[in-house]
Amino acid sequence: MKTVPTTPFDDQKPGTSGLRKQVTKFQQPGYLENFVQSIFDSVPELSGGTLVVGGDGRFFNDRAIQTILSMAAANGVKKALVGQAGFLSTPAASCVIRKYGAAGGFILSASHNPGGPSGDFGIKFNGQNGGPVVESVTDKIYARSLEIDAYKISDNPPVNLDTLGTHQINGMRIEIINSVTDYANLMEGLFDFDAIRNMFQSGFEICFDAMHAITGPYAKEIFVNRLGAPSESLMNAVPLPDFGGGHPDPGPTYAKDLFSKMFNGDMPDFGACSDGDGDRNIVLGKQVYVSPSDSLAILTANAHLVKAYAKGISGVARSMPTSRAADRVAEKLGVECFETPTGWKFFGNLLDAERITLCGEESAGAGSDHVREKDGLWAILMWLNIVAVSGKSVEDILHGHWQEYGRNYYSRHDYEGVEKSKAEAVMDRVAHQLDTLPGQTFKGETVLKADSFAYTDPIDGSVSKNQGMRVEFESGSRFVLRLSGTGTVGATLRLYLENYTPPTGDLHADVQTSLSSLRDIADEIANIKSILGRSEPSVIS
Ligand code: VG1
Ligand code: CO
Repeated sequence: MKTVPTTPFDDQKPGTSGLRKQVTKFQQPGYLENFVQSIFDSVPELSGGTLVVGGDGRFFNDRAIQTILSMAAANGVKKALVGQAGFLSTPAASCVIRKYGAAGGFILSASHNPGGPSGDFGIKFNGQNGGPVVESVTDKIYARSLEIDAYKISDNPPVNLDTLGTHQINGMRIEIINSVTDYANLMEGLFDFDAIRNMFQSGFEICFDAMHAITGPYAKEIFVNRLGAPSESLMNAVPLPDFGGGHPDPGPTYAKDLFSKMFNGDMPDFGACSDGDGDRNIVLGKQVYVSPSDSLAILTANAHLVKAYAKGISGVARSMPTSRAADRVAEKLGVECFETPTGWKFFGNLLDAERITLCGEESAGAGSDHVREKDGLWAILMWLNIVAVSGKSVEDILHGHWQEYGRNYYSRHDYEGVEKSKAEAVMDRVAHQLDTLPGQTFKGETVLKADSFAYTDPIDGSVSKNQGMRVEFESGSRFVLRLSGTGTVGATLRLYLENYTPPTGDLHADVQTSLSSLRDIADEIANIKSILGRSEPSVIS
């Protein structure tokens, strides 16, 4: 064991989900080590406790794991549980932390960002409830990283991560565990696998795209081995360090093959994909794809059909920019509905206190109280279970939902890689108008309220300010602007647009057309195009 002198890096402030940077940054001497030591220094329970380590298999995953293990041993960790080959999806890591009573876990991933030597890498620290640690802890970690002057590391040869077994370094026991089994068992306990298996046996076809990221082995075990789907149901199921050169971002832009399969020719009954670390999902039916905001609402409305939630749910939460489709369902069910800032860490307290059972985000994330992370395969299994027991197709469930509750048309426009000062200028422009906007009319829409979203955690009372600008109109339409906390190049400005059509209105309009007037209003108020010097967003989802 040795103590290595080091100097602080001032850019180690954890964003929406941990520290996410280009691989080249993480390769700088001491960069990863400083951050990891700052965590050991800020979370004393790790010393003497159990630590879970795993990642999405991207380039630098194995190197980072060796460093973390050597540092864990030097920092007094008693036992480390490591996924075989260094693999653990984000929800599986959360499952393992909870199941084995670990003090926390390191999850190595930059989620849907591209991988490889010129791609991105990331690290997040989850606490003993299995979820991302709350802001007070990430603030502490960041403060420590600004003053750190040394890190502790054991001098040991690399540990063989590829074979199941146990090792010992510097008094710390390491167990290389099967990455999939605990998670697959958890899923089998939540869902009616017999019903899904029977549906597959009767010819119901699925297509799942793992995008060469972490969910391949999980999907193989669950869909093929346990549920009997043919192995051809899986696409891109082998995890690769560079994701095959792709962008493991589930959606029409990057999961092109899946989308074209579900929209053309002899399409399967059900399509789905997930992201780099397996916490996001998109579900498709024949010629439809379910927007994540609608998915949360539909899962909430139908949860009682699923074994684990048959007794009903205690409440639901959504991130602030997520459409308010779920709110309508919560109202009908008579359960609480919470609006939290973006990022899964804000759901943890509500789940721990059993105030909510389900939660989700517009960015393709949904989850429940079974773990403390969003969970891609869980959401897909929820849908499959609901389809199996209701006998209805994805299309029918989606359209039926709109007919009952009306439709929240919704879209997110991302302006990526813009200059930070320009992105901030857009936010400032709106901030300066917050007091004067209410009552003003734009293209026939009168502003009802405008604010900068602040959240008071109902459980611990902590306050998170500046979580995005909200401008809401009397018609119920609204737009939201916020800056991304996960980008690695420049700044990303996100514009979220939403309006509502009741069941009696046109439920099948084109989404962008339906939102185009609101988009113009947002531009008039925020001056996005002229400040950024961009006529179009980089990505529309
Ligand atoms: C984005 C999404 C947010 C999500 C976060 C992490 O954050 O908008 O909803 O929780 O990514 O997802 P931001 O700050 O860039 O908008 V994952 O799948 O990257 O862990
Ligand atoms: Co992710």
